[in-house]
Amino acid sequence: MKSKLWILSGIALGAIVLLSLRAFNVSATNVTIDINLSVSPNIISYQTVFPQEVLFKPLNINLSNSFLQSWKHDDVEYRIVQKPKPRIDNSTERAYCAAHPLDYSRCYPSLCPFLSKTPDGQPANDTGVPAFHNPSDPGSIATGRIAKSDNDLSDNWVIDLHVPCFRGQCAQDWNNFVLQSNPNAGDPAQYQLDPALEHQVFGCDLKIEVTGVSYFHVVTRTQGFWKTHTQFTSDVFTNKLGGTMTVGAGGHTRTITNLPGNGQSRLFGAWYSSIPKKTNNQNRNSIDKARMQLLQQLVTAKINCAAFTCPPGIQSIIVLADAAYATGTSGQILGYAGQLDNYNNFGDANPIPPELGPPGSATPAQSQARANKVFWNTP
Ligand SMILES: [Ca+2]
Ligand SMILES: [Ca+2]
Repeated sequence: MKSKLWILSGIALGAIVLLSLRAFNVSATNVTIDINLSVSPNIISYQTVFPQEVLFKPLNINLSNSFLQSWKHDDVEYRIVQKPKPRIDNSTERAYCAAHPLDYSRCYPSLCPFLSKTPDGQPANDTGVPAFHNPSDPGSIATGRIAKSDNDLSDNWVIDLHVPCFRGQCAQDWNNFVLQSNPNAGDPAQYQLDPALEHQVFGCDLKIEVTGVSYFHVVTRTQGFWKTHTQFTSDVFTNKLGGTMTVGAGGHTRTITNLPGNGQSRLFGAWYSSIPKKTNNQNRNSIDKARMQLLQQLVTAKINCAAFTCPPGIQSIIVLADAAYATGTSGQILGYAGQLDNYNNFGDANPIPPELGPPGSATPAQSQARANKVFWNTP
């Protein structure tokens, strides 16, 4: 019955949805819309459609490469707003159509009320919008969140077009079609189009706006703190790391322990050994000098992660740093030392969780006395 009505009325809408992106580039399949997000595709086209058809198109929103690679950044909050689409895409015309959406000589008739946005639900931290809504109502804006800490690195939205009909030509079940999509749509008749718009191309700009960016909450202490708080450091080493730690990888691994007694602790030895010289005053070679520099930051980073937990990006850097410690060039080794130095200082202002107990005062002489420096003649 319904298909017969469609054929009888023979109505077609040319429908285009175009994403309006600040860094607009039609040749790209992925577009970085700001430093934090990338979106694909940048054009959604529904081609020729018929009344009461429902068509589905994907819209994928991802973290940008720079955001993914940054260990400090955790999450992006964004919203998908809809704007009247100008026939010529530039900022002047976009502003004109926002003010004069019914001037069809410069703006497409609006498809915005007929687009629903369905989130992937994995995880359930996004809010979709059904079709048949007022696009300028703040309640009809879809919102999303992408967060490394939620293990949510991409949002795969489905943009569904619920094709409207023209007044006087609608199928009998139009009201059901509207209210099944959106029980809160109000009077279904308001979504019927003016028959004068038949055969027109319709459009809508979707704009993804970033509303917030957050960092991981990072607590750290510097190597200067850990090396001088003998008891606190020893307690964390025992309780959180089981009293042992390795640095390096494969055939070049060093096992670090924290035995009591003077000159016995490889842990404190790592921090108190000279970077340029061995205990016999001979110069280290350039690789071993770089290793000593990395060693101090790497041990500090591993204790920071064990004591306070750390972002996944830091755990990845630690794995790479261990590999570089074993087989890297001195340039690579020093590169990781710099990155871990940055991390070890990053959360120094945040308080130590109370369950770790008070760190007490610094006892550098005790730490230095316990340091086993001879072990680190061959780092
Ligand atoms: Ca999400
Ligand atoms: Ca998702």
